[in-house]
Amino acid sequence: LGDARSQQNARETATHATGGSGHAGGHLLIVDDRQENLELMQRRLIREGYRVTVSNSGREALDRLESEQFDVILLDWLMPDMSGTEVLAKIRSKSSAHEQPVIVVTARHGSETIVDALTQGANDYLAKPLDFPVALARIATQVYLRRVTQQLADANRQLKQFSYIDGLTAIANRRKFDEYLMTTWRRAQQEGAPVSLILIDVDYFKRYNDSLGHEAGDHALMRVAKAVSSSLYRVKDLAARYGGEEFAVILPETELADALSVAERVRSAVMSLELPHPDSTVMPVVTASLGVGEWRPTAFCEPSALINLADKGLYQAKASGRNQVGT
Ligand code: GH3
Ligand code: MG
Ligand code: MG
Ligand code: MG
Repeated sequence: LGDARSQQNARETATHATGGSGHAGGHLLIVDDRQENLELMQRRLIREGYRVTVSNSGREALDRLESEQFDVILLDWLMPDMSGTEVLAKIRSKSSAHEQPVIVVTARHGSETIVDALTQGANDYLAKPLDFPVALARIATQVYLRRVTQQLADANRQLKQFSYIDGLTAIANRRKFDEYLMTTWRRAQQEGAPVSLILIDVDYFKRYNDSLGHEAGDHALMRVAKAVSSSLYRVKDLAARYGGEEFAVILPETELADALSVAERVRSAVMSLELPHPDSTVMPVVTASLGVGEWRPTAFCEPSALINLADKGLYQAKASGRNQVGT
């Protein structure tokens, strides 16, 4: 049964590899010191639907790799100026077997050569003279594996992006905030630059929920998040949902005076949403209180120093009547 299963898998892989149409397509680089080998392989592979580039030396192949990408490299092992071993070592110093498949092509049939090639990072090998159908199948497999690897890497990148986004408001979440603050902090420590932080807390939001319902509350938070992020003009500034009805803005390389004017812009933007808040004692619309802090981090101080400072400012703003910026 196990054997039938693996045959089934092999068939599926083969079907994927050839795209069901007899060839996988893709861009190949053939490296061989003999012109007649290059021409023969190029002609046959083009006929199978591949894009084929050829190089008659390892040096030239490496030059090409600086600017071009290939799905698979077919690398002659025995070449006069630079051997396959050297070329492979150079390729592997930059990209792994997953990123850049290499099939070594060698006239030496001894197991020693094959073992050498594989341990030095070749994905597979082919013996000269080429058994063309076998060569095709092995090339197709490498093209397929590289595509799958790329798709996985893309999916991973996307997942990572999602893991940084707040589900309700679609702005950065707390995880992103923590990471970005740390990155900003470390850079500021090296450069002796100031970092500013704004903490934003929606006023009397419990009452908002109580009088208009949780769903309306969610909607208001989305609008507030948009107002906060729209108040930032620089790419390096980050607006995040800090938690509940609290937001935060990280302003790298920013002094207090400039941070205060950003905070004022945010305060004004939230108020200007004019979201009716029947139960607020500040004014009849949703408002927010903000705390601002600025810090020039030295070697041993941590971002919590800045957070505490902004938090004190926020407390001030709340205590002084809300809908204002405190320091
Ligand atoms: P203050 O002006 O002192 O900040 O008063 P407040 O009511 O805003 O502060 P408090 O911390 O007492 O209440 C925060 C409220 O925010 C309580 C909670 O139900 C609400 N809240 C937090 N997260 C969400 C959310 O995701 N959706 C909704 N609808 N409400 C939320
Ligand atoms: Mg050769
Ligand atoms: Mg709060
Ligand atoms: Mg609040």
